[in-house]
Amino acid sequence: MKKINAQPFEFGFDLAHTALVIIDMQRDFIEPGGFGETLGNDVSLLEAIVPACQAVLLAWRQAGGLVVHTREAHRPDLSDCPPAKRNRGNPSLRIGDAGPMGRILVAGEPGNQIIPALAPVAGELVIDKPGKGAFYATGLHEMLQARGITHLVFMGVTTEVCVQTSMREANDRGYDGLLLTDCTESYFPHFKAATVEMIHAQGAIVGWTATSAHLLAAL
Ligand code: C5J
Repeated sequence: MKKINAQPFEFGFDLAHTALVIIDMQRDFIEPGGFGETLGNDVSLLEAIVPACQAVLLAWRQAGGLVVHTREAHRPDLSDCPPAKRNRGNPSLRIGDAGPMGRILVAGEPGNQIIPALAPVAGELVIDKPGKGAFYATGLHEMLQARGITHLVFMGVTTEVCVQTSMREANDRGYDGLLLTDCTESYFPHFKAATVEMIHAQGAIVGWTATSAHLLAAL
């Protein structure tokens, strides 16, 4: 059992029963010229966490832990994209439209891929998710159960949308979850700060938070 200094109290985990879950580190959200930037967001905020995420991923692989990557991705025929999601806010660019890096949020398109610095390797799980949460309509829970996973360490983007939703889904399914605060980011820094605080509030009501330095020390 490894123990790390976390908020609101120590987070203990056994590597054999813990997965590193990397949420949506996709080119369209992170890279200049992608979908995220066309929406008017400053993607440099998200790009800045890549080195810390890479350090954790390499250490986790070296330690032999399970890695799960997620992508927010829809089928090319959009049969898994509810009209409410596609049309919300009447955007100028909708899911499935041609964007700067291929069709927006469509599986297989260049912008939908995970950034090269964090690209999955053989043996790692890659989950295409049609929702914000990693558990909705993906079979992830069953895959984790089959591998005896009870604890999850989260990184990725964006903190208050897909990361927080996935942590809440995990919490409701009985997992203990830890968010690495320097390995997650939002286009809106105050949303990140509020999310980190609400996750570990009330005695870890959703889960724990810690910096990657504490995890790396434990590994
Ligand atoms: C994610 C989003 N990955 N913000 N998506 O958080 O729409």
